[in-house]
Amino acid sequence: MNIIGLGQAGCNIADVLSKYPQYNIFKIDAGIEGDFDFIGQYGDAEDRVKVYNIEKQVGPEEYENNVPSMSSFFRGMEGETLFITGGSGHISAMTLRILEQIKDKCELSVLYIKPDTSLLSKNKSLHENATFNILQHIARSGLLKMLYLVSNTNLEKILGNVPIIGYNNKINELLVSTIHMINVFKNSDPVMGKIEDPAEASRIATFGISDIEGNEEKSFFSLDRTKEKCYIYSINEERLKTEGDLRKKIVATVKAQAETEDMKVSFGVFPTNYEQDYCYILNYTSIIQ
Ligand SMILES: Nc1nc2c(ncn2[C@@H]2O[C@H](COP(=O)(O)OP(=O)(O)OP(=O)(O)O)[C@@H](O)[C@H]2O)c(=O)[nH]1
Ligand SMILES: [Mg+2]
Repeated sequence: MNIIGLGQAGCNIADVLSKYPQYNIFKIDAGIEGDFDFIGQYGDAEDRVKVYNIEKQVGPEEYENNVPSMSSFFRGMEGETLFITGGSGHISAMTLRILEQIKDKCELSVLYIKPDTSLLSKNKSLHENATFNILQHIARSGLLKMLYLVSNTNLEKILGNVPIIGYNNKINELLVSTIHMINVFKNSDPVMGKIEDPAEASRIATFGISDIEGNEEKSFFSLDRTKEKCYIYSINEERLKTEGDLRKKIVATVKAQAETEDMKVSFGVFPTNYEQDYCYILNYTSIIQ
């Protein structure tokens, strides 16, 4: 899978993903250092990372109007691609022009990091809002396979108190481990259930986590009117073999959701060697947020 990170947030998250060999990483930012080409596909993390250094501009309009042709940077790229950017950054104004350059080469999804908007200046806030709305419209138009929304405020709330130094690392770790595990399970066979694809119209999504009892779902974005949901259970294989009541617990959670909120629910149960069990959640909607 290809990961494209634009701006600091996008590049930081791409860096965390680079520790897994499943991803080819493309980082784009102003004043960034690194190789323009992959050194090798399967060596160390740095070998799977390539970097495009953009000339620094004074504001979003300038970034938007000075997007270079990046065909040699993206040469040979194909298949599933996740583009990641943080909304309020000036450089995020390059998003659409970059997406246009790659949309015909790959199956394109965007991960949009919604910053804490209460901390933004009026100008940054307007810029953030514009990017957020445009991305939702192009997702709904079918140009994107999926637009994943993630709010830094929600991630922070899930983690509890996050220290100032290492703040981004902490929230990025939670986000990346969730995305990565969901990717792994999407490519594995469940021992029970099936991860269903969402309806054509459901192109706005977010991730969530919960304990396996389904006591408290914690969502990475407070999605308005979730229409579809998929529970991905990551459960220790020994417990899957020995615990008689697991099946009942899972079925009860899934049924309760389906009945109370009138939404389409699917689930998959996956065996792991991890001691800790988790439930990862995908929430989908077709409604503009
Ligand atoms: N989750 C997460 N959010 C980040 C991270 N770094 C920055 N952000 C948020 O992303 C938003 C955009 O900021 P940056 O990513 O620094 O901006 P940029 O894309 O580099 O754009 P410029 O304004 O051109 O520097 C900010 O509101 C930050 O709160 C990160 O590592 N992780
Ligand atoms: Mg920056």
